[in-house]
Amino acid sequence: MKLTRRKLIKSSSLLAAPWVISSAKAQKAEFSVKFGSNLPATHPLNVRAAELAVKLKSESKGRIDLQVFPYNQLGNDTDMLSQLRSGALDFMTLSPLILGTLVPAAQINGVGFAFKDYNQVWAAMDGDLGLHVRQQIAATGSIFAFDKIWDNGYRHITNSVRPINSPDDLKGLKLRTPPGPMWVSMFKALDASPTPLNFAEVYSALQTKVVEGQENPLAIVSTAKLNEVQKYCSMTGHMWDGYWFMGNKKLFERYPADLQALMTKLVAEFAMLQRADVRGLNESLQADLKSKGMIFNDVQTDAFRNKLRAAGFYGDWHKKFGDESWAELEKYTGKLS
Ligand code: X2X
Repeated sequence: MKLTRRKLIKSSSLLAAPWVISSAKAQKAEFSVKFGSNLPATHPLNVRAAELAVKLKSESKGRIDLQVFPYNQLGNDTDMLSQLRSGALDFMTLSPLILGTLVPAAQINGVGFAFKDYNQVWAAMDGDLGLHVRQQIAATGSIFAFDKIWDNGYRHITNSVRPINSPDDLKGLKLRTPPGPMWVSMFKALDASPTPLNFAEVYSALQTKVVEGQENPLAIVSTAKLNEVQKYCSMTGHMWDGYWFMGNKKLFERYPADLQALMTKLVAEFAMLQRADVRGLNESLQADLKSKGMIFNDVQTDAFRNKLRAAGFYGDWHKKFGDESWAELEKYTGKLS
């Protein structure tokens, strides 16, 4: 047979085939799994998740291949949460307050103006309050949370109408909130007009003026480019919000103990790096957003807190959470109501 160059390549690759196949087999991860989040790929949460995936692969010797899907590629938060519960999704990050639709106790970190600073936040979330919440999450039987919560940050209000200097400025403002009961309750108590929407819809809802404002930490305003469709940013810092890194319980329990331990260790390790990134960004982004045309103002938070108190916000949520959970919160924050 006349050996053409083409045939030569073909036959030599055929010869190589057994090697290729066995090598491909060795490289195919035992646990090829998906992680989803609602944030842009450039937000530190996804930057660190991508690094986590690389380290997980190398330290597991290729046995775990964590594929990162940012910015609602797998669906919005509500969709991803139901996928996580059913086992269609292996891992996701979710705000405790949105998780509140399934695990009411999880919302407790969002109580308005509860944490004075990050020292209180991490003491509580890495301490008994976080433990209490993770136990409630595990009690669902279907999902669980790893033990170091990732950071979202202190939330501030942006809008396209006017600076929010006092609670009166919120009157009637069409404000998007995430789909979690505490947000709606809080902004009703502040006399705004809250509309719960998944984050996947926020940019276009602001752009088309379906809503006038929203509230988020600056790292999100910046990475999701909300400054393109919002003029004012009022530094209310009205609540601290995080992201539980969660998994489907049955799927994770199929991993051998050493791989479970490895992933648990690495999620905590990268949580610490992500926390430092987010905090740095939230503290430094104001100048950058100002240079892009956003107008910032500081507020006296006492007026907002007093309005919440007068509307019965603290009393109502104390009752909803119950004395035990509320005491866990006040252990870290001091007396709230
Ligand atoms: O939906 C939001 O605003 C966000 C991105 O902050 C949360 O995940 C709660």
